[in-house]
Amino acid sequence: MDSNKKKVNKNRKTEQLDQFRIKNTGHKMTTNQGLKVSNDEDSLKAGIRGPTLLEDFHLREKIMHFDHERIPERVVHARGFAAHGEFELYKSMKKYTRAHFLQEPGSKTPVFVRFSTVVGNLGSKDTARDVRGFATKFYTEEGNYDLVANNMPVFFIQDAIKFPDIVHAIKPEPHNEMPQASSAHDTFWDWVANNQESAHMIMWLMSDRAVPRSWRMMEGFGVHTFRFVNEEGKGTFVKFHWKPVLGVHSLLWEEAQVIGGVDPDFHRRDLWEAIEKGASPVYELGVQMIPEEDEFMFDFDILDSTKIWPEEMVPVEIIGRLTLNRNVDNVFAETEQVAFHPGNVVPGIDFTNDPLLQGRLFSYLDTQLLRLGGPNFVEIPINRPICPFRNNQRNGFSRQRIDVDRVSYHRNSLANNTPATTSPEKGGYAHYQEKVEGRTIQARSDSFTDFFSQARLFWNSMSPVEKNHILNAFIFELGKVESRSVRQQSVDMFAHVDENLARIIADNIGVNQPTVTQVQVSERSPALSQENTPKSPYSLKVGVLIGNGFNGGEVKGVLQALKGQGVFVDLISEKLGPIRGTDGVELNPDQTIVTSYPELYDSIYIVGGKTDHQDKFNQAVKIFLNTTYKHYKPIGIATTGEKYAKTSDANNLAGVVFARNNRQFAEEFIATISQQRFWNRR
Ligand code: HDE
Repeated sequence: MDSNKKKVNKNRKTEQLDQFRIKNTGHKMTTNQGLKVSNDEDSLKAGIRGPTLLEDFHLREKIMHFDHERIPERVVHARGFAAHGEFELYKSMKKYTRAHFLQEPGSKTPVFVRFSTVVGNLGSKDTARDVRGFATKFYTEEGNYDLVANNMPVFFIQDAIKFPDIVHAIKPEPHNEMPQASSAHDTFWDWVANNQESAHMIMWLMSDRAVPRSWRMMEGFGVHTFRFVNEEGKGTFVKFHWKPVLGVHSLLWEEAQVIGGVDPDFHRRDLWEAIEKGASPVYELGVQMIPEEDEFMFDFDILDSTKIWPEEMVPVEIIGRLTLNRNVDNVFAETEQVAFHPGNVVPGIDFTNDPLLQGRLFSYLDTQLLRLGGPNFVEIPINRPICPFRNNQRNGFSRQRIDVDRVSYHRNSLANNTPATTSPEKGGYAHYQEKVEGRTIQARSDSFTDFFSQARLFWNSMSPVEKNHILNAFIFELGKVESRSVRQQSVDMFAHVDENLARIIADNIGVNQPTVTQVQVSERSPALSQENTPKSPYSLKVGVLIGNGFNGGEVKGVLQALKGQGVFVDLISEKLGPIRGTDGVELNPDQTIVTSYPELYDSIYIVGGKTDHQDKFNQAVKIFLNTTYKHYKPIGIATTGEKYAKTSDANNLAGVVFARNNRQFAEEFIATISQQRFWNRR
């Protein structure tokens, strides 16, 4: 194990994984048969310059294994990153569910969480405009429970049968495999305009939610309506929510675009660094519940995955807390091989007739078969439950268990009919007994056909800044669509949501003004806007532009204050190696003006100073300053940094804090960092 932190953050799952963690450092090299290797650089040849011999078993084994290192990437959600942690229950949910891990306040359950983008390939950028996956495996005493969630509460389609179509449309186009990790192309928008159930989801996809600042700062949603079932067998409809304690924050689209190039690993790096620094990401688990008797009390169908239950209508009850506190040791073994499945449930959690959910229950098991090479993927360490698992399933590729019993069938007498089933009263899973009636029919319920009311509810709930971002996202995405007809159809579609929005889009993308009228919805749901989200400076990143000769006392005080609030600080100078200030203060830069970019920071602190190539350094500082200002982000100016920030009455200095004659500088700067954006700058 590499760091002490990892040793500290143990739970029953990571202890189980310890049995499989292998350390090679300090040991002798062997073949996979355990034979000590004497030469790992030269293959066996007939004569020093002669042909290589087939009998070199080490060469063949090494190359054979290398040739087969790759497994198929996930068909969607290919690019992801994961961490270990634990879930702690705040309050007992006994009244609603018999799930063991939701009974006892204070009880802790080990978890493994994988975040992902949906569309891009394994090697694509983290900051693409996309939905984010937020999949959690709870290793409970009753078996694994997977909450396979996204960072948006609705989905593109209402019925799983349409999933291959939406995915084909949004993936790079088949004839030229472009564009990578982007929905800004013809086939996607053609699909949208011709599948208008997607309207609500598209509003989310065009919003700031699709460009999160960090996985640590986004919500998670189970999307579907699930069912809690209590000890008496009574069901309650439930939707699951993850709420990040740091609030929901986003990048600007312009930042996301640049970061995609300068640091495609931006989100995984952010998660990795936060955990390594001990700043464990925390999310609270919330549930929205609707009694079964109230199923038909709403003007939307609660089984429709393109609809939310507005929080103002059905409050979110916070019931527990998820903390991610340990990075993986090996990305392939853990992150890549983890196999989530919405069908992994425990007694007390059940499904509903949401037709999108039902299709998923088939898909996830099926996809793992190919991806992980056979039916034994549950034996891969990351997928094993922490409780024992026993049944009569046998054999298959790469079977690891050695079942020593003679009997592998049920019912039997030779083993006294074991392994035996368990009655529901004693903890066996029993499917909820829902009363079902009707004719078999391939059709959609009428209650699913209102595609635009909630899309408009979302639009109405946005702040002016958020609306502007949505508008610009549409103009960007549709601006990339070559077919004029598809552009026109898309504009006509979104006029149902807001006529004015559609008019401005039309004006920018060379199509006719829409003639459609918007739906009559004037309600708002304030919970949907990021404007009211919690704000904190904790674990935000400040870039400090600094050279020699800085004011030692002043800078040291500010850096201490920042670190005291948990703000992450990168010192950026012209080159690596120590820099010296007054009062004998010496600092070591983390980055240089060549390795860092203003888009990577939440805020900058301009100290300035002397460097070997002053013009080059000054120019870099100005670029940092102008870009950070343009992106509405906080700026702190040290007394020695003033020359970079020439101010006049014309400047709007919102969010710019000066140290001169300001004894409260550090506090004020931290307060502006916490605020994050100063939208009123322009
Ligand atoms: Fe998935 N989805 N999905 N999905 N999904 C997969 O399973 C699928 C849907 C989600 O980090 C696949 O193991 C269908 C909604 C996440 O490993 C696949 C439908 C939501 C992840 C699959 C949906 C999700 C996946 C691909 C429509 C939010 C990544 C690889 C009925 C609630 C999990 C895999 C990870 C992955 C199928 C819709 C979330 C193909 C058929 C809605 C977070 O099985």
